Amino acid sequence: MRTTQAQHRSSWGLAALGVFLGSSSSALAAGIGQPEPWQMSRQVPVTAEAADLLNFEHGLHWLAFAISVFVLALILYCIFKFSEKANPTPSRTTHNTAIEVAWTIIPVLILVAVAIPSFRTLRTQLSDPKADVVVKVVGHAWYWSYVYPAEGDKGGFTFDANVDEEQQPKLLATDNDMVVPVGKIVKVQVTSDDVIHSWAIPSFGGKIDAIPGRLNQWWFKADREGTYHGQCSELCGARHAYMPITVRVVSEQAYAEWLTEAKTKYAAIDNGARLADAR
Ligand SMILES: [Cu+2]
Repeated sequence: MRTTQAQHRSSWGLAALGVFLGSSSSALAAGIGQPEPWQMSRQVPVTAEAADLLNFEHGLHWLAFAISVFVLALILYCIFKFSEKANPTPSRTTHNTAIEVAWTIIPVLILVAVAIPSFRTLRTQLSDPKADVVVKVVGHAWYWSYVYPAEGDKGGFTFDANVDEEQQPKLLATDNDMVVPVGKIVKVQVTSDDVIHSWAIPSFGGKIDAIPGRLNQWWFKADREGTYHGQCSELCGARHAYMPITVRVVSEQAYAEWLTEAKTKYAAIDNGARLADAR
């Protein structure tokens, strides 16, 4: 009877584990450009830098796991090997040069091994490649505005992106989206109009502070078309949670079409003469 119950319990345990692993892996697959309920990992990376960060994080987790297992094994070894019963006469040793050198040098080597990929990723993020598209992003309490500078007959317009609470994903959608072409280096110059905000898109593996009076810069190259959501990531006031970021990555042709449409659309909104005519 006991065995049956135990078997029963263990099969339930296995089933639960299966459901957990299944759901976390499906969440991982579904979390493209937005978070998913119960998602355990990062959102699917769509830039090489975001993929680097994910790999780095996985490496760190395994390293931390190995260190934890090693420390646990040491503790257990000490508990059993040096208990009062097993070792009634304790050693009076206070120094051991070899061990002291080892426990200083080995952690230093581990930190150096962690620092190398970390600094490499940071160097890529802070590099300044030639941009195909430049967009100025301005944080306001509590919305973002995007400035597409004029280049020949293209660009030269500004628009605001406010939260659209009717749209899904909830509190992540905006009324106007930032649009960029796929496979191109997009440079964002980020600043703020009032308090410190932070422009962040998890799928692109990046986050940069929007600071009044300062122009910060960051770049990304999205490898895959789609809609990617982010949020202001610096606590900035009452409606901090209501200033999402939506970036649509589209083909080069769709981007060119959008530029033309957007120029007319946003010019029409801002055009004072038109309002005067309408009166
Ligand atoms: Cu903010």
